[in-house]
Amino acid sequence: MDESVEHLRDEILERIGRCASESEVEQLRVDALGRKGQLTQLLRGLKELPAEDRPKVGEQLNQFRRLAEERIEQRLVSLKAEARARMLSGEKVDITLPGSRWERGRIHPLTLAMDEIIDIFLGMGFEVARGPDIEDDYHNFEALNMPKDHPARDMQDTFFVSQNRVLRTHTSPVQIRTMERRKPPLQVIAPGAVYRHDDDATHSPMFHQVEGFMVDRRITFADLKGVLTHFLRQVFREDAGVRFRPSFFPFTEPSAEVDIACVICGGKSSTSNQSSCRVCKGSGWLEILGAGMIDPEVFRFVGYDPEKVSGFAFGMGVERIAMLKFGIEDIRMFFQNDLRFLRQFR
Ligand code: 2NL
Repeated sequence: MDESVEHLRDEILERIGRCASESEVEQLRVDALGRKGQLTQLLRGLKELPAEDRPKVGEQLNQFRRLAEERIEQRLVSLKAEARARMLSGEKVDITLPGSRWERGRIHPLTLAMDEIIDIFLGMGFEVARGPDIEDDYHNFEALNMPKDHPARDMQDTFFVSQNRVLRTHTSPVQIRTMERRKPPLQVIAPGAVYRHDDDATHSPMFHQVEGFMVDRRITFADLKGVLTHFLRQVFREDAGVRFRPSFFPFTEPSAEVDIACVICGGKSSTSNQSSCRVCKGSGWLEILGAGMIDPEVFRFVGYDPEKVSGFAFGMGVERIAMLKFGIEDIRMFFQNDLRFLRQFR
């Protein structure tokens, strides 16, 4: 009996040492110490022994049970420690590795152009006004002296939200609202998105305008020419050629279209018909602005006395200016959000 106890003890202790996982240890605990385990079998065998041997062997077996339990607990503790060490080393972070960089965003070319335009007018003492993208017929058309049958009011050009509401087709209504609320002298620009039913390489159904006006006593066409010439020479070049051509708008009289000498060929394409400039189509000039003296009818609509005040107004397309400044040939590039395009501007 002594020998079989020793033999079993050695075998079990050795198996505990070999256990590679907590579940193997648990299985061993059942095999060795459980209700049908090897040690339990031996304890049951005690009653077969002569009475005088029982206390000694019983004591040996109990000692063995305590030892086995102790070793099992130790083994579990060390297996847990090993598992934790393995997990920690697997999760180890090398804090000397370089971090992953965030790419810094760029400012959209239209925002660059818009900000530059606004800054130039702020420099001349203009203030910025904003207004709703959805306008009523009165502010978008009627107060601008655009009669019901005017071609610019055609279904072809205007997006209707309802009978009386449209997506604004220009930012003029912002200026009308400013004049309704305030008295001259005023120098205001109205930048923002506008909408027209149009879609090709040079027209987008949503685009941006900056309109502006100046109203006071005795504002003349000379003021218009001075402000707009200064503006154009700031956005393009100090020595840019500028010309004013007679034109027509329902809300200004007289009206003009303002051109700059072609930024690509410098106006030379008009004098040499050898090769026609791609941008100005050989004319040597680029149309940039529409402008004029505010029509007396418009002043009456906003409650100003056209005998007492005068003023000029102008409007420009921001996409067109950005296309000329950056050499962009298709307006749709602005709205496709292709990063290869957007990354190029500063
Ligand atoms: C263009 C032409 C223009 C105006 C806009 C205006 C606004 C009021 C009164 C009178 Cl409230 N005029 N705006 C005047 C002349 C031309 O824009 O070609 N825009 C892209």
